[in-house]
Amino acid sequence: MTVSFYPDIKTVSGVNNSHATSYRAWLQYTFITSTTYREQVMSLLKEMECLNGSDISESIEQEWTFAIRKMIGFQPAVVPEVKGNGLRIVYVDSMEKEAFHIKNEDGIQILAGGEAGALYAVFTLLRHIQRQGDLHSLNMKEKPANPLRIINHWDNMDGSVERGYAGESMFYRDDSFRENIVRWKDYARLLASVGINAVSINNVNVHKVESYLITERYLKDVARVADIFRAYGIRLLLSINYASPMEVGGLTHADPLEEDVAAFWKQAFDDVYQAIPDFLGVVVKADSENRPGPFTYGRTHAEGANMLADAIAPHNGIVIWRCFVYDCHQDWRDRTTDRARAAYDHFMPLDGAFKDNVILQIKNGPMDFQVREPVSPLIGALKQTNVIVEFQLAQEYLGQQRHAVYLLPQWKEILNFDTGHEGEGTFVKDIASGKTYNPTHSGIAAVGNLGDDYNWTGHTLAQVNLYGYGRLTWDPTLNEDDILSEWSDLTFGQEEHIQQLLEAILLPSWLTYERYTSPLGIGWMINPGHHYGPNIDGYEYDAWGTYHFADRNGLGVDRTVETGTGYTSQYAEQNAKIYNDPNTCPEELLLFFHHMPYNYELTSGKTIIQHIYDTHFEGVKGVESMVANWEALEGKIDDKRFSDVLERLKHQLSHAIEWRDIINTYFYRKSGIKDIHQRKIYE
Ligand code: BDP
Repeated sequence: MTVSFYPDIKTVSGVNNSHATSYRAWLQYTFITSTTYREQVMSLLKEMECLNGSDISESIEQEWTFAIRKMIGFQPAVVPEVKGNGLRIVYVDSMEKEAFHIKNEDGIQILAGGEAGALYAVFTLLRHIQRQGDLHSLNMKEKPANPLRIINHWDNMDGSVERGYAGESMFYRDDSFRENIVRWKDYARLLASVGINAVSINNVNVHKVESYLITERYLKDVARVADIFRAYGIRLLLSINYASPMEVGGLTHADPLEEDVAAFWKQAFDDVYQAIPDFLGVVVKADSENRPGPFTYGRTHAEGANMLADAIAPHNGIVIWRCFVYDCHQDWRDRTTDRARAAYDHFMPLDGAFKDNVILQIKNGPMDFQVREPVSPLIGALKQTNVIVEFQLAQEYLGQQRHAVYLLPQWKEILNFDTGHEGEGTFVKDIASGKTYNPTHSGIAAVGNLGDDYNWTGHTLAQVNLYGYGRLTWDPTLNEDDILSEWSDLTFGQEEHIQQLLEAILLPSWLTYERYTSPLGIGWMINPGHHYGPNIDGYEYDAWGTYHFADRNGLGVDRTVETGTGYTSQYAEQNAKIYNDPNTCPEELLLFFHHMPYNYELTSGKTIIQHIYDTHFEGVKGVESMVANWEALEGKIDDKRFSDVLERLKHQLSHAIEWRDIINTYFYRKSGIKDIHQRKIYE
């Protein structure tokens, strides 16, 4: 399919020219004002050697010529053979498919293992040029650390997005696919530019209608999306409904050990691959939050997943099976049903029981994307099972893209966590990348944060999280400061002052959010259901199983072996020991693991209650300076993005004040202990 490249931005539904800078995100390709630099590019990259005409080759040529024209002001000629100075792409068999080497040796050359590698190289070189990097000593040799680099959409076919904070779905409306080809393509460009290579396009909670995505009713449309993504090296996944044999196939059951069920899936996958020969596979949420699954039939998750794996194996497909499995009907009075334990309790006994094309997808923490959680104890513990780590770009519990929160510092901490499972230095990043256990499949997935808003992410600054996610999954050793400065140069222009202000706003923003919300790893003091805004007891007496256990003496969840839920024992010995003892437990997680008195003294010399008061005042101060720093950008960036972000930051400030006052008042009333600084707390 040919989609004309870069048509007028107005052809994207809901987007007009005033939205152009917001919509282009980090692919602005701003005209470079330095004549010397432009002349250098013109002389070195006059021509480009044309490629073989495949879909990806076409994307490469389009992106390159378009971007150079915009940044430098001339259109490089695409020629059969570069004779003088120009860009040459050479495929090298000995290199891995996604790897590349950009160098300047007899002209600028890209050596790549395959087309995807060449595409990534072109985006890397364009980024380098936009930042006016040196072209003479070019020598960039890269390959992705993580084989699978996935975005999970939680889009529903009625057009809504579960936990979506950026408009409606860009894929669906009214139970049909939208005519949104230009946006899909621009989305694919954004993803490929940061190395994402797979996307699942429907919610893990699969309703009746989405169960039909794998059938004739929708497969032509799914194939249309796949065509667009394919041209950017991105493969498609669909979330499936475990009960499809009943919902779609008319069977009376979905028992994975019954032949008719296996036959249903085999046929379904045959149909899918007929329509999309390079379809990557399926994502499954089973036996969780009222979703159907193998438990109904007394079967294990391994039995459930392996049946699908067998059915999809002839097509080389994969089954991504989520570990977010817990009993949401459990009785809150019984501590042994600690929700934090659930994933490990369910899946650890099954290590080694899954087929080679099954991958377990594990949320980064044991609970559910809270501002601070320990790393999931399953990560590293599973040694004979393929594993993917799951992050959440959508800021479900982190201010829903109305609060600015730069997530990279959190992810870096998680990726650098030492699970200790193969001795010291068994880092999460190496387990995800496959380095530790050398599994058949591995990588990272994240719940996306995009919709059809003109700036994709609702909050313009939330674009950085998608950018950063891609960069970090490509190379987990990159640091959050460098990723931020790259993004800021590309998105807002290469000016030191702008970059400094953005750093001041974004680098501390995760800690700032933590300060004015829930303290010391406790989580959950949020409105149930929609998960926005403070509500300390919202989940406290609720069947879903998450508690702070605050009483007049103290707060926190006792997860120790001796007196608590025993959750600490799920970690490798060294970590289990550290977490089990309040004196060695990292303080930022103290209340996740221990029930502590309000007057317990932290290493800062402050009591827990004083820490709560202080951090909440500090958190609000932090947002005040975010607003002030942003205001200093007036006139330095375009008005539209300036006013959009300012409006959200002002909302964040008033909302942070609400958080502060409600939390401080609550704990003052519970504990009866006064703030030593006698600040305003509602008595
Ligand atoms: C929770 C969300 C819920 C998702 C669930 C999941 O609140 O909407 O369906 O996770 O990951 O965070 O399956």
